[in-house]
Amino acid sequence: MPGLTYHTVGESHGPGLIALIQGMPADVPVDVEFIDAELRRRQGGYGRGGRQKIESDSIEIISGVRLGRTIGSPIALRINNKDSRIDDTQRTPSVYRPRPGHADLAGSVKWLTTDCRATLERASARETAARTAAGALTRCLLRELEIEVFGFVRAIAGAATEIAITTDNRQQMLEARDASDVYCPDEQASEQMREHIRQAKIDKDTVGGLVEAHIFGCPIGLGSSVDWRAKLDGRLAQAVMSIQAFKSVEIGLGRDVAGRRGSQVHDPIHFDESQRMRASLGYVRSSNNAGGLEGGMTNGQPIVVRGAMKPISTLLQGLPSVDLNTKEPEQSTYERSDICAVSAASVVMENVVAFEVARAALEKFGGDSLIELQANYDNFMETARALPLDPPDERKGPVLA
Ligand code: EPS
Repeated sequence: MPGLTYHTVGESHGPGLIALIQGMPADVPVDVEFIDAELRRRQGGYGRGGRQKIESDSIEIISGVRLGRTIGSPIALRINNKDSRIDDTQRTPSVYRPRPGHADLAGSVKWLTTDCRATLERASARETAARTAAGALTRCLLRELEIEVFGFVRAIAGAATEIAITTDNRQQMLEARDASDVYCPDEQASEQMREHIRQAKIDKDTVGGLVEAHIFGCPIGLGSSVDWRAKLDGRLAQAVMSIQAFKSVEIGLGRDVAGRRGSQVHDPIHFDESQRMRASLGYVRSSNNAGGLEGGMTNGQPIVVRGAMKPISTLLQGLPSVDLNTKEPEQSTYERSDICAVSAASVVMENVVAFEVARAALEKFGGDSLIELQANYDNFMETARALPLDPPDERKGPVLA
C-alpha cells in the first residue's frame, strides 16, 4: 500500500475539481473553515484577473470524513466551478495560436491535434485549487504534531523583501502578510510590488516572482538518506517544480551555495539544554543555510523552500506565434487571465510542501489513527531525547514500552 498520496481531477472550465487523498489516518479533525480560507487566499492577491470575481472556492466533502473527523478511508474534496462552460464552443472556442510559455504547443502536438483547448483546460493553474485543498487538509494533521507552515511572497518582478522569518517573529510576520494584498510581510516592498503589477497592466504585460515557505516544528529525521525517492528535499523540489509556471526551486541558501566556501555554507552545531524539549532536541544552529535539510532528512531547523514563478504566459498584447493549421505567423491567442498570480502561487506552494512533510511524517511514525501516530511520535521523541542509550553504543531497543 502506498503511503499518503493525492490525485487531482478537473478542467478550468469544466464542472469542477476534485482532490482525492488516500492514506490519511483516522480521527484527524478536519478544519473545513481553514481549508476554505486557504482556497480564498489562493483566489486573491493584487493582479488577479476576472475569473476570481466569478468563483468563490470552497470544499464539499464527498467521502472519508464523519462528524468532522477523518475515518481512514479515501477522502474526496470537490470544488465547483461556477464558470463551467467547457462544451460551449462560443464562449470556450478552439485555440489554434499557441501561447509561448504555456502548455499549448507541446500538448496539442502530443495529443495529435491543432486545437490547444483541451490541453490548456487541464494545464491551467485553476487545478492548483485542488492541490491547495489537499495540502490544507494535511495541515490539519501536521498541526496535531505542532508542525506549522508559513508561506509568503519574497519578490515580484524587480521588487523584493530582505525580511528574515524566524521561529520568534513568525506570528507577527503572518499578521503582516495577511495585511498585504500581495502577501508580503514587508509594507514597503509590498508597495513596490504593487507598482510593478500596475505598470505591467498598463503595458499589457505580466510579471512573475519568488515565493517562500517556512515549515516550523519538524522533528529530526523526516525523509531519508537511504533511498533517493525518500529524500525529502527531492520530494519538495518535485512538489514545487510541478506547480504551474514554476521554473526553479531552492532549499535554504539554494544556488548561492555554489560561490561560497564550505566554512561559509555549513551551519555550525551547538547544544542548548534549554531547548531539549523542542523538535530540534536542543541541537541549535547559528545559521540555517541548509534550509532545515541535510542528507535528505530534516535536521530540526525550519525547512526553507523557495520557488521562482515565471510571468503568466497569457499576455494582452499577445506574443509572436504561428497558426497551427496554416503555419503562418500570428500573435498568440489572448483569453482572460491574470497580470500576476505570484501571491496565489505562494498559497499553493505553502500547501503542496505541507503535503510532502505530512507524507514523510506518516512514513516515519505511521499508524492507522491519530492516537497511534501521536504515540509513535512521542515514543520516538522521548527515545531520541534520551540518547545515548544506556550503555552507550549497545542497542537495547527503545527505552520506552
Ligand atoms: C485560474 C483560473 C483561470 C486563470 C488562471 C488560473 O481562469 P480563466 O482561464 O477562466 O480566466 O485565471 O489560469 C492560468 C494562469 C493559466 O495559466 O491557465 C485559477 O483559478 O487559479
